[in-house]
Amino acid sequence: MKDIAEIKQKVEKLRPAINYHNYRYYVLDSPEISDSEYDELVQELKQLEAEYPELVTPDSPTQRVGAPPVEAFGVVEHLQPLLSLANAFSHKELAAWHKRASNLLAGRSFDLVCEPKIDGLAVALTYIDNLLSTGATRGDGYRGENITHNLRTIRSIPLSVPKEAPPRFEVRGEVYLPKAGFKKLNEERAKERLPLFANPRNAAAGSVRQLDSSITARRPLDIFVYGLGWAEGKTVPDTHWEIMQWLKSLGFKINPDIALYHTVDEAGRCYQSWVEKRESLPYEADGMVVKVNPIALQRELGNVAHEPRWAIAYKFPAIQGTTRLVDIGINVGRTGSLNPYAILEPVRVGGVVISQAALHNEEDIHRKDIRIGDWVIVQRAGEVIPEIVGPVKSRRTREAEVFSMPSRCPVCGAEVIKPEDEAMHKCTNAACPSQALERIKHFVDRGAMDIDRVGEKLCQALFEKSLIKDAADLYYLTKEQLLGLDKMADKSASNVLNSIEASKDRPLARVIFALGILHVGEEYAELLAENFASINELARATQESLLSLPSIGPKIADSITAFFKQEGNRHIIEKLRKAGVRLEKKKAEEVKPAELPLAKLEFVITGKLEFFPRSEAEARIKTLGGKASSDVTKKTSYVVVGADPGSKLAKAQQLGIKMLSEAEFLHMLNQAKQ
Ligand code: 5U1
Repeated sequence: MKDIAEIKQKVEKLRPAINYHNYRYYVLDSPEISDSEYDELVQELKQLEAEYPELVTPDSPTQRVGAPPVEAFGVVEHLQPLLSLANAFSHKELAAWHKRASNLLAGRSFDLVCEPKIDGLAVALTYIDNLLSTGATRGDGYRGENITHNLRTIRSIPLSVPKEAPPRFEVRGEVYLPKAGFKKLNEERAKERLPLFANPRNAAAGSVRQLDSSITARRPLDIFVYGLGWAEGKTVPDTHWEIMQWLKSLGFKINPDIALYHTVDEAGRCYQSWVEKRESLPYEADGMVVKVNPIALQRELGNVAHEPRWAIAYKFPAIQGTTRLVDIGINVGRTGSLNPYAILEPVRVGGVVISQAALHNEEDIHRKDIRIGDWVIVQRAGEVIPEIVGPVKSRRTREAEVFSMPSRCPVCGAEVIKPEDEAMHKCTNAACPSQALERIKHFVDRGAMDIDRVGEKLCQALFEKSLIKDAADLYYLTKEQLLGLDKMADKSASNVLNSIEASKDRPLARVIFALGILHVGEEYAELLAENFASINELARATQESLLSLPSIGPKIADSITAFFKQEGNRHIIEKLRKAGVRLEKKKAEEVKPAELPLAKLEFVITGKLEFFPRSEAEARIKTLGGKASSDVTKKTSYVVVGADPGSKLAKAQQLGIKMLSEAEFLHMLNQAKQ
């Protein structure tokens, strides 16, 4: 056995090394080692800590992810309030603010620090004895939510600071999602058919306010620290500029665009340059913050109401223009959504000519009362596609036409449905060319048919060369066809074909999931596979038989029947059958219910769940062999308590039934699945 002192030494070498590479990667954006070398270091540390748990420390880089979910956010009282900022909308207003400050300071001159105002979520991070102790939201400025467990997952937030730091201090900053991360997150959500985030701010706020920190950990969040809240036990620099450089030296990420100026006119020129380059910044910013540099003068200026007199947000202009809405076009998205868009008389807005704009969905068009032929206000916000703010009603003519969605898909002519509780209309045809590629990618994906040698790029290449039009065509590819693709050698072509061949024997639940039926995720696919012996049987299922299954509501039943009604979908299934893909259950798949992990357990759910609809929670319980009931009795094993629980909570307390928070329940489901 190894000497513990030796292990400790190794661990103590690994930790600063990982922290250093974290800092290079997440703070400086300048990694020195490859991802796999980094993973190796982390793996080694994890292994040692697993073998010697007594060596785990709270600031170990392994302690960022997977902290146990909390029941609810606690409240944090801010030692010093987090103030908001007064706004300026013109240079004149900025100059007036500067003059007021100068007058209050009896004409003493001062430098100004300028930096972009990030559109994210303000947070306060408290460090005690060199460790991150609390991370909180701004809340009402005086009391925020304790989101330490989530903030710990953000790699650019140091979990510990060097010993030169004060023993107790608080830094403030803005947590945000970079534009690229926001785009990627929404693409992934679209793939999983989850609702999209409207903008990076909402996405960041939603991500840090999760009860389960592993969800936050999967979001590419970042932070820019913008100031020191308070510090005790050590003196700190006496200008804002120096404080920022000092925070940087302690490992905090500060905005690289921060700048120091002598005059308000210089600050104004800096603002102009950011207005021009705003769209090329990797994050959303809605203005420029200007601060008085000397801390002593900041103190003298003090606050008025909830705003400091020593700082101001000079907001970027909303980029708007007016033009005529010529028509409303429909774009069929990759998941079959019918996306309406505005066809505009070209107009120049903020230096860019716009001829199209997003219109979101039919409901939104009607809510804003936008009609074809109207004069409309068009707005550009950062990277986001231009959108229509609303009509100019005073300019409306009698010819203006109310819009309605087509009942047939403009691409393939198939029936269009508007699922209940959803904003978007959808094309029901899986073979619709607009959807085809995305569906093929879903089909080969790990959770579906798991055709590991056929990745997204290969799907795309095959599709573009018209070698496949749908997922079933994969099973008819020949080696010659594959060899005709760029960079495809004999060995790789054989591997691809073997991998496709191996997928012919996947369990029925995976095949159902792989078909990509709207609303049928992995859990529902498992439920359907439990209740139907084959795809054929499922295709013949009536609305009534589907509705008789626990947790299948009209929305899912409609979607399943509409899917199998489509000629295009039936054709794909037939091709799969002919290729030899197994479309029925194997004997071995029929697991005895008593062997399932939640067998004999009875659950009752009360209150609103945050992570999934109640129907899906019940489906998951059932899939894992448990029973979902609506009444709390002595036989109930667990009561899952969501937000605003009903009388079942009191009944459970009375009977002494064990209660689970939603996070604990999720944890139990995840454990059971493994
Ligand atoms: N960049 C930056 N954003 N921001 C927001 N600096 C900054 N400072 C703030 C706020 C609310 O407040 C201090 C001036 C108190």
